[in-house]
Amino acid sequence: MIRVLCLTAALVLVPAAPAAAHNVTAGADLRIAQTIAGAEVTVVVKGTTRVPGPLWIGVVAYQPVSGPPIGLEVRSAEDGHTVTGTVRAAANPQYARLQVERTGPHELRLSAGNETAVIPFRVLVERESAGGVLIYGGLFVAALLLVGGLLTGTPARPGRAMALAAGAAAGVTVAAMVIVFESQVPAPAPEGAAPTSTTSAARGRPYAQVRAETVPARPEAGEEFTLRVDLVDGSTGRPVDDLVAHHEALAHVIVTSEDGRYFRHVHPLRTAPGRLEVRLSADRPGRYLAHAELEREDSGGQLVAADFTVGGTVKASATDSGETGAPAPTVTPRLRPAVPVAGRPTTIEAATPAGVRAWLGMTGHLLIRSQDGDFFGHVHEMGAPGSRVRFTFSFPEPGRFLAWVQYAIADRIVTVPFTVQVTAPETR
Ligand SMILES: [Cu+2]
Repeated sequence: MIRVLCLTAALVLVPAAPAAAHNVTAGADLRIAQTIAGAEVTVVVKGTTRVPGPLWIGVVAYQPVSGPPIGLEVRSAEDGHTVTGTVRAAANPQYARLQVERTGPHELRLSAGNETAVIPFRVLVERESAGGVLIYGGLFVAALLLVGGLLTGTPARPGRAMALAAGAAAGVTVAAMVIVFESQVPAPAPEGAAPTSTTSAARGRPYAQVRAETVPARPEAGEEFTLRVDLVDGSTGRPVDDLVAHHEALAHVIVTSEDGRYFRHVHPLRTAPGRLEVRLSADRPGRYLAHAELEREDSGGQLVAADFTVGGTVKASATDSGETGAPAPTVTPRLRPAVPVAGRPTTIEAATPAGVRAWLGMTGHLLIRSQDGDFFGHVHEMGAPGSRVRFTFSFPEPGRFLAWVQYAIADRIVTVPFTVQVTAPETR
């Protein structure tokens, strides 16, 4: 009986991973994709079980990252204590060990080339729950009374035996009650957690108001520029600084030229509260579209769109839509039905080489844009990597759509562009 109770207690006490995204706990790594120094990387902060204690930070590269190692700086927002280190981005990175002294809010500064991202996060350490104390305490008292009773020969004295048995039963009862009811009691907040604001959680926060611009205002083809996204809370006028990492990024930004021949799927750096920036270089003049997927805490996901114009003339390299400038594979994905019907599911399947690895938490990504850019869709292959990626997508309306399949292999992200003509359903 006691063994069953202990086992149950152990199961009840397994800490659930917290839902909030910028937290570092023993239970969950913090993973944030970043486009930095011209490459796609994912920063991984592994959890710590105690403070003071080590925080392990690695940078997973999905493309070759040249130059010196990436600079790391972790600073406590509460006492300013700062530790620094460096790490090399690699497909299977070595992790740098940075010592943190306390729980609570911290900032990770990531520097590569002349770019710096500032990622706020919280170091959390699980607290023993009050229920756990009661369960183990109850069982301990019961065991103590029983063993003590046996050793002191109490069974020979009925009155004392009764008292001991009652005490032991009470201990077991307390433990059992806690086991039964603990699941209905919220787990204690881990040490270092943000104070809970019940009002915003209950009512939700407004969607972020988004303003996008390029720096310089009118970039030239072939020259580097910054795409800057400023997020403001309309109800307070203050910067929105509570983005939740979804699909392993603070924001997914897809930049396409109007003709669809230029395509980048990037993950901007948080450079200041409410500000996201990514460096890009467009290879042809014309109008460009930027679609951003982001999620505010207590608010849900948002898809926002912006456009900008690039001047100058077509550059020699303007022949592909790949992430790295490598020629795009020529194998066109297979569609079933071959001519999709608006509003009905279409299966889209692309053969993949060996060695596909998950990127942004998924085996494959399918991104779809309508010709005019008014519609943007994004679905995933969620199965394990194999010889193909397969998606189901329902096109919203008839017409021509631009599509890209993306997946990661050992040293690069493969982008397969194709177009789809969608017909109207037969009306009878
Ligand atoms: Cu993304």
